[in-house]
Amino acid sequence: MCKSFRVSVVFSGLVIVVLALSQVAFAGVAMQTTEPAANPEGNKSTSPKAKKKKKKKESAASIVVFGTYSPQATTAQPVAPVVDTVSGNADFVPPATAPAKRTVRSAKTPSAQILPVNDPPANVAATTLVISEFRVRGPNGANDEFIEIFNGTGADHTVAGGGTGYAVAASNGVARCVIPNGTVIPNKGHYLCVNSVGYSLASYPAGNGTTATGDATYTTDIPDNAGIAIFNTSVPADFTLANRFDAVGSTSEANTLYKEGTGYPALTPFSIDYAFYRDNCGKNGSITTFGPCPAGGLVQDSNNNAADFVFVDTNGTSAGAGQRLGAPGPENLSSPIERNASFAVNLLDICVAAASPPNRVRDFTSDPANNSTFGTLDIRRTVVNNTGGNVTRLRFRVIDITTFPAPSGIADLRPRTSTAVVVTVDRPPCGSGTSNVTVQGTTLEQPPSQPNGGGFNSSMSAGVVTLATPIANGASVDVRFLLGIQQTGSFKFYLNVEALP
Ligand SMILES: [Ca+2]
Ligand SMILES: [Ca+2]
Ligand SMILES: [Ca+2]
Repeated sequence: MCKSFRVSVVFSGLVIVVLALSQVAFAGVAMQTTEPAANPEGNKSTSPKAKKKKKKKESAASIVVFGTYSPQATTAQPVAPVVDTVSGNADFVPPATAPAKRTVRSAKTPSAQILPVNDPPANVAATTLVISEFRVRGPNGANDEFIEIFNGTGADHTVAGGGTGYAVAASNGVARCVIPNGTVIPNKGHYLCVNSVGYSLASYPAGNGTTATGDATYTTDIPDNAGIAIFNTSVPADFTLANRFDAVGSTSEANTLYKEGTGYPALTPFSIDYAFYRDNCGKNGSITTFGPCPAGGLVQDSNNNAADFVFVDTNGTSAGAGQRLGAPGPENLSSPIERNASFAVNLLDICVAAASPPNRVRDFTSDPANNSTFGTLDIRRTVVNNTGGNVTRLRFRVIDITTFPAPSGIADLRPRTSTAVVVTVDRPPCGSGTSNVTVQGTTLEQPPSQPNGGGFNSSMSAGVVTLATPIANGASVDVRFLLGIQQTGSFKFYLNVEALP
């Protein structure tokens, strides 16, 4: 019985290898998978009934690659995730063609059906300078604030505003920061404006040896739920719609100049480690929506704050704007930049199925102290530098994940720090002998302190890549992503690649 199952798995593995090869070469990094329940033998029930149906289940126990993403024709395309779905107790079978609304049907196990309940927001990539993340309160109180600006223009941008630069103002019409004329914000780079009275995330990692300190500072509190806008001028009299790049405010903000659409849901003002960040997956932060990220990793701006911003905090608090475990990730001029299109992310061992060791290892050892009550998932990939030059800093940002508070049937995953492990791989030519490789650990970047593990918008750094030990163009690094499991079920895990230079 066991034997016949293994044969089936091997066959499935061959299928995945073929499919994966057609996609992996163009991949950013993303994984969507379903995972068996805690029982290691999970789907291999020994009940007579199950035994009777065994043959059919085996043939269904395959690894399926969603067909939504096709290989890119050029390197200009954003993230093209590796997407793999493996059966545990259930098979999630994709439609034969790319789904219009990314519907994932559970054709074979209706009881475990997963269907996106919400239509994803309109997917519109930012094309100007936008406010990409912010908060107006934090653990350090009302002044624990930051406003992160993202350059979505598609090119490096030199600030050239009216007066002395671009103002970032709150809805009382008073500028908090001015980005000085002449400042160059790299393509997809950031500029960070912080309230120096209370900002508590200055130690969050940024570039090589640098942290997320403010590029500019201010000292005047922004009230809870007040709107913020960025203008192409520093002259207050010119803070008008015509001069506005972008805005974000809550439903309780009366001044429509300082929000887009009806605004994000107003928050109960808890002094927690929270942030609103711009969706770069395209599912509005949904924990239960499966399928590839429609936004492809790109920062979204549909000019509707409610659709574009995702609320996260490090405790999964319910504060009025959605509840999901995650972390603030303030980025400044020195921070790594999203470069999905310049990396290939391959299976650690392309001779083996994506869901099988050494590409994915399921450890059932309970470790509640490390947010791994039901063990861990360890996902290994080979990241290839195709940037054309040395890469001196490499990290990965979680843009989609199943995590707290996942409903029953959906896995609650907690990204955590891992260390290097030596792993035996086959690698091409497949079946002609094995070798050992070192798979580097990744570090869940803190602060913000993430005692519950990471979540949406958390970043995981490959600390082995440094100025002194860069990855040369064409070279690669083997990395692992360790995910604690607090609840078993179907899961997804999507990452953006961020790098320097
Ligand atoms: Ca405040
Ligand atoms: Ca906008
Ligand atoms: Ca950020």
